[in-house]
Amino acid sequence: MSHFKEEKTFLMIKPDGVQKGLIGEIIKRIEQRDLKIVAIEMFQATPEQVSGHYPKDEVWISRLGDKTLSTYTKYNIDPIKELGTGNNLEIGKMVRAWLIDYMTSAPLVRMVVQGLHAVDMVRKIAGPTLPYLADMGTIRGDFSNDSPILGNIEKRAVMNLVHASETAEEAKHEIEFWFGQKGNIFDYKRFGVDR
Ligand code: IDP
Ligand code: MG
Repeated sequence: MSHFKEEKTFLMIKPDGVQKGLIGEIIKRIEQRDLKIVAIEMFQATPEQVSGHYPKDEVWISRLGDKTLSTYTKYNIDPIKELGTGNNLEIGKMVRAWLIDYMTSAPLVRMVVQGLHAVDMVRKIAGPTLPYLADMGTIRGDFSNDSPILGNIEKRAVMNLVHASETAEEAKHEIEFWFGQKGNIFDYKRFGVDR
């Protein structure tokens, strides 16, 4: 049943993770959970690449808008006054544009991580999207503090150190997107994990 150990996910250290000097810490947290890095590279993303990375379908964009709206509701802030609209799709489109600015503001580190339940494990290690709600012990909870309340006022994405695929389908798309043509995914044995 070794194929269960071959589950792969995509992890990217975002500009704030690189600029806070957290590359080593993030890699350490992945490796110490018996997960294996099978591809890794630092690079500067173009706006076109970042746009290709994030889904373009209206369901995903509306969900992004819903996340922002839920924070506005929680803190009793009027989205129409702040952003000029209360529509989840419109707000989602704004956040998507801010994400492109954020992700191109400094180099990124892209990785493919392999291991048992790699997708869920890396999401667990990263923590939930919003740093102010992320538990201690997660990357986002331990090293960042940000919220849409501030991000939206400053017209920028929430800064949360890492991107990690949410599902197996997202992982497949993202690995192909960022590493597909290059084919530089490695195969090696981790002591204590693979034997
Ligand atoms: P994820 O990174 O935890 O998978 P997604 O919902 O896929 O979260 O959102 C993608 C990214 O968009 C987040 O990591 C964050 O940087 C940014 N983001 C999410 N919600 C908001 C928001 O309400 N305002 C600004 N940026 C947001
Ligand atoms: Mg996501």
